[in-house]
Order: sequence, then C-alpha cells, then structure tokens
Amino acid sequence: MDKTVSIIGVPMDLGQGRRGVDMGPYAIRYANIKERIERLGRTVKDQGNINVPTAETETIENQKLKYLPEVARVSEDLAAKVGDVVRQGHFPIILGGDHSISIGSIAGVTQHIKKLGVIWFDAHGDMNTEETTPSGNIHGMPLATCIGVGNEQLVNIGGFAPKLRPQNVVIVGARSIDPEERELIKQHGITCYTMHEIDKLGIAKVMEEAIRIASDGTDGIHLSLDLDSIDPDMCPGVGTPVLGGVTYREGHLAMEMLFQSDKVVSCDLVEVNPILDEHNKTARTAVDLVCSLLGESVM
Ligand code: 5AB
Ligand code: MN
Ligand code: MN
Ligand code: MN
Repeated sequence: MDKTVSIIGVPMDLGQGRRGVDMGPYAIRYANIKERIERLGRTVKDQGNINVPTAETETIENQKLKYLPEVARVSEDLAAKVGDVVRQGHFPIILGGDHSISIGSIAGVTQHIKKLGVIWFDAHGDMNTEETTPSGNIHGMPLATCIGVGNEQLVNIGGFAPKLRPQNVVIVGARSIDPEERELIKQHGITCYTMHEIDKLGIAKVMEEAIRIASDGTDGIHLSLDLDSIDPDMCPGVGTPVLGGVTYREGHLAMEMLFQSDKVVSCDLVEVNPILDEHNKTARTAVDLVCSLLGESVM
C-alpha cells in the first residue's frame, strides 16, 4: 500500500435532483483529504476536477434518463482520466458528485484491472434501469450499468461491457431498495447485505464475507462509498438520507478490514452535499473513513 494516491474531483449533480452535490469535491478537499492522507506517509497528487456542465445550461431530453448525454460525456472523460492514473500505478480516489460518476470511475479502473470486484457501500441498490427507475435519476442506476444492464450508451462507456461480474459485487448497508431493483439484484446474483444482516451478524462478519466474495477470482476491489450508507447522524449532508444506517464505528471497522485485506485498488466518495450538511460533517466523516481505508487506525 505505498502507491501514490491520485485525487480526481467530479463536480457532478446531473445524476440526481438536488443542487449542491456538485460542491462535494470542494467540501472534501476543505476537510483536508490531501494533508490527512499525506500524514499516513503517502504521496498524494490532486489531479483537479473533470469538467461538468452546469445544469442551468442544459435541458432534460429524456425523463427516464435525465441528462443522459451530459452524464455520458463526463463518464467518458472520467474513465480516461482514471485509466490514466491507474496505468501510472496510482491509487485513485474519485470525489463526487452524485453516484452516477461511478459509471466512469469503474470504466477507468477496469481498463487495466480486468477482473475487478466491487463493494458498494450504500443505503440504496443503485440497480435501476430506464424501465424501472421511479425518478429518472441516473445516480440510481450506476451499479446496474456496471454489470451491463441498462442504457446501451452508459453500459458501453470506455468502449467495452460489462465491467463487472455480478458474482463479485457486494452491496453493504442497504435499507431502501425499490421493488424492481430487488428483483434485478436477485436475478443477477448480486450479494446484498442490508442493515438487517449487519444488525444480526455484525459488521465484522458481513465485511469478512463481502471481502471474500469481491476478491474471489479478481485482481482487486473497488470501494464505491456512498456516504448515505452511514447513518444521517454522522452524514446528514446527502441528497437521499435514510434513517438506521451504518454507525461511525461500524464504518471505521469496515474500512480497517478493507485495509487489512490489502485488496482495495481504488475508491469513490460520493453524494456529499455541503448545502444540506452541518458544518461539513459529512465531508469530514468521508475523510475519516478514507483514512481508515488507507491504514490510519491500524497498527
Ligand atoms: B444513490 C431511488 N432508488 O432510483 C432512485 O444516492 C433512489 O446514489 C436512488 O444511492 C438513490 O431514484 C441513488 C429512489
Ligand atoms: Mn448510491
Ligand atoms: Mn445512496
Ligand atoms: Mn443520494
């Protein structure tokens, strides 16, 4: 774990309906992500932001796939940038923005790491498609997209599909899944640890299984960390908060176990919305968690 860490910001809010999540990268930088990771002895390079158009200059053409052309364009740019830093041997941390950015980040990582497992830390399943979406918001679709299900343009970002094998995908922290999403999760054989399993088995057991499944036959694990997975008491600044989430300590133990596994190759920090936050608490929690992911609290 001595790779250079590359930070890439994606000020994206077109994948969902509330303003402010485009400021997530600035909020996370303001919470000192670079300095905190440097203190762990790592070299950190901030690569700046990917260009994202402003909502006010764009129009919604398809109510079931809002801002599809814009999201697709940003995803291609992000995939190229992430591919670039992974090629250089860096560990990318992609700062959202809404969760639609994971379409591009995972497309970038899988250019080089063909067999990638994913741990999708989220209150939601993000397994909707154009047919099942209740909102038309693309941030509810990125996981489906990555396993090759959904809109063809999104599925083929980076020029190939699918990016992930569903048997190496694990959702952790779910507590708000739409009925048709549930069917898709089952149908494709994705493992989903809801809050029920975390309460019943404990986070340690759940993470042990999640790491085993995501690393089985793969060359690395990507962590997609939607901050709404964490309980709103520590992460109030998210667009779609859901009560009863992962606690601060459970979150830390999960990150520490991922560090100890030595399998994680890349990560997204998404859905931080500073307008809805309390004194940047959500961004600070995000930075605390990513530091644990990189070994801060383990001897
Ligand atoms: B998030 C919902 N399932 O599709 C939808 O925050 C919410 O990236 C999606 O996890 C939440 O609109 C997306 C109702
Ligand atoms: Mn999400
Ligand atoms: Mn979510
Ligand atoms: Mn959200």
